[in-house]
Amino acid sequence: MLTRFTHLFFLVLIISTSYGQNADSLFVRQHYDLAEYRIPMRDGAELFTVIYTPKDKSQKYPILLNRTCYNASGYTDYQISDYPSKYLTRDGYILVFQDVRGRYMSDGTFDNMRPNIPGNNPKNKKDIDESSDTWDTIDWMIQNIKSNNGKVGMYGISYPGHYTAAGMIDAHPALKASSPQAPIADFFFDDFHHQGAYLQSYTAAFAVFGYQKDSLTRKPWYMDKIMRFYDDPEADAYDFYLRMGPLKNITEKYHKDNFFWQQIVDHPNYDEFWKKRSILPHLNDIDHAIMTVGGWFDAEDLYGPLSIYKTVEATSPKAKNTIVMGPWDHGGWAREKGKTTHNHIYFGDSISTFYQREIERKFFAHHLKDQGKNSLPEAYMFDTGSKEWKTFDAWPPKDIEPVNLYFGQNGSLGINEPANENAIFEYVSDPNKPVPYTSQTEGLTFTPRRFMSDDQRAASRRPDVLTFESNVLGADRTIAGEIMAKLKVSMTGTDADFIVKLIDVYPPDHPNYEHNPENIIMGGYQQLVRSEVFRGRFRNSFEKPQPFVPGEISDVNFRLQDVLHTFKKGHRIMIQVHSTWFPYIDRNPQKYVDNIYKADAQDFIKSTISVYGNSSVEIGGSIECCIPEPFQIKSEQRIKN
Ligand code: PG9
Repeated sequence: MLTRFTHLFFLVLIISTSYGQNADSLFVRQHYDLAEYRIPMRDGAELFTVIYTPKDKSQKYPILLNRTCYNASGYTDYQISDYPSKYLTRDGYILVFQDVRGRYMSDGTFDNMRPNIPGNNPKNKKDIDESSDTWDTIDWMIQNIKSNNGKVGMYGISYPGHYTAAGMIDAHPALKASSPQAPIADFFFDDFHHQGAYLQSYTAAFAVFGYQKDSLTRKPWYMDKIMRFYDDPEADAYDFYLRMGPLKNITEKYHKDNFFWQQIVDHPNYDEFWKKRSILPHLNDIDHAIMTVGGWFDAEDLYGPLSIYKTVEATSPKAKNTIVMGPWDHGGWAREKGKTTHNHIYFGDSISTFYQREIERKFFAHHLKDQGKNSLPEAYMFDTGSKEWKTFDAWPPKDIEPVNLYFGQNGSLGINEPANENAIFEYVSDPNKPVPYTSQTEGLTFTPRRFMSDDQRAASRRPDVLTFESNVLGADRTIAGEIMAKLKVSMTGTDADFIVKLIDVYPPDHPNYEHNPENIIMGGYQQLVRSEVFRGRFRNSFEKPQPFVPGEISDVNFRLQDVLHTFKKGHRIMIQVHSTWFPYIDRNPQKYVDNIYKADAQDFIKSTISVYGNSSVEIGGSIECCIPEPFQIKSEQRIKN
C-alpha cells in the first residue's frame, strides 16, 4: 500500500516535472543548447519560455511548441522527459516549453479554460486569449530564434492539449502541424464534470488550479492546499468521501478560498460561464495538419479528443484532420512500460513505442521537415477486443454494422431483438450506500485511471445494479463508433443519475494472460469497455435542469463516448445500469435541489428506480438522434473569429 507520503511524492513529481526525467536527458544535454526567454505579448505581459536549439548549426529546424500550466521550469536543466519522445529529440527540432499566462514564471492572471475571444484574426485582437498568446509567441520565435526553418508544430497532453487546440484557432501562418493530445474541450464534459455530474475523485486536484500565484515562481505555490487532503491518511477514497458527507462540507473544510471551486459551486448548470470556455464553437476554417490523439481508457479527457476531431472534420475541410486512439489511459502513449496493459488487461508489447516511432514521429517529420509520405490514415484506431490497430477512412466508420441492445426479462440482453416492452426492471438506489466505481481499494488520487477496464463482477452482484447479458456469441462481433443510451425510466424520488456500462464478459475457461504480474484469473472476467454517467436533471437541456415527477415515465437519452471493440466468439455482451458510482462521481441526493453543491445531508434519500423494457443501447456509426446541444455544435453556434 502506497503511503500517503508516496502519493504526495508522485503527485509533486507529476506536477513539477511533467512526467519526470529519463535517460534521454543525457542525449539532449549533448546535442542541444538551452536558453530561457521572456516573450512579450501584445498587452505587455511576458511569458516564460524554455527553448532548446540543436547544437548542429549546419541546418535549419522546425519549432515544436508545448504550452503548459504544469511548469515549463520542469524542462530546464536538460530535464527532457519521455515527452517529447526520444524520436523527436533525435530527429532534431527546436523544442519550446512555455508557462501559459498566470502560471509559474509567466506574467498575468490564470483563468481555467480562458474563453476564446471571437472577433478579428488574433494578430489584430485588442484583448488577449490563448489563441492570441500563441500567435504572439510563434511570431516572436520565427523572428528571433535563428536556426528555425519557418515551420512550427504544437503538441501537448491534457491541459497542454487544450492549449494546442486553442492555438489552432485562426493560427499563425507558420503553424503547420498541431497535435492536441487528450485535449480538454469543455470542462462540463471533460475532467471535472461528465454530463453534469461532478467528478468527486478530482477534489484534491482543485488545489492545482484554484489559487493565483503572487509572484514569479518555479515551484508549485499550492502544495500546502493539497497537503490538507493528505493530513487524513484514508487508504480508501470511498470511505474518506462517504464520511465527508455532502459536497458543502468540502467547501467548508478544504476549498472555501479556492476561486475555481467557487466557480464550480456557483455554476452547477451548463450556463454562459461554461459555454464560453468550450473550445469547440471556435474550431472553424482550420487549414493546417491536425493529429488528435486519445486513449480509449482515459477517464479524464475522452470527450475532448473525440469532439475536437469531429468538430474540425465538420468545420474545416481544408485541414488534413486525423485521429489516433489507442489502448491507453490519460497520456499513456507518452510512457513506455514494454508490456502495454491497462489495469489487468494485456494488449501487447511496446504499443506506445510503435505510436511514437511510426505515427507521431512521421506526422511531424512530414509536415515540418517535408520528410516521408503523408501516410497517416484518417483514423488510426486500436481495437480493444481483438487487440490490434485498424485504420479507417472515416470516424465514426461507415462500414461497420450498428448494434442495438435491448433489456430483456431475467437479465437477458437482446442483440438487435427488441425485448418485451412491458417489462419493468427495478432497483433501490441508496446514496448512503453507493455503488463503488472500482473493485479495488483506491486511495485519494490526483485523478482516477485504473477503473476504465476494471472487472465488473462486484457491481454485477449488487441489487442496485441492473445487469443484462447476451447469449454466448457464436462469432466475433466488432462494434465501432458512437453509443447512445435510450432509457425510459420512472422513480419515487425527483432526481437521479444514470450510469450505463458496456462490458465484455470472458468465457469461464478463458486462459490468463501470458503477461500477468498480478496473477489475475481471466476466466469469467467482466471487462469494462465503455461507461458514462448522465445527471438526469439535464435530460432535456444542460442549461435548464428539470426535476422528475415521481411515478411518471421519462426519456433519458445520453451519449457514451465512442468505442472500437471486438467481442470475441465465446464471449458475451453485458450492459449494466445503476444510479451511483462513488466516489468517481458525487452522489445525487435523488431529491431535486437547485444546487447539489449546497445540498444538506437530509436531502439524500433512497429512491426506487424503474427502467422499462423498451429501453435500449444503440452502438455504432454516427448517432445524431436526441443529443443535448454540446455534443452537436450546430453551424449557427459556430463562432467566427
Ligand atoms: N485534464 C487533466 C486535468 C485537468 C484538471 C484537473 C485534473 C486533471 C490534465 O490536464 O492533466
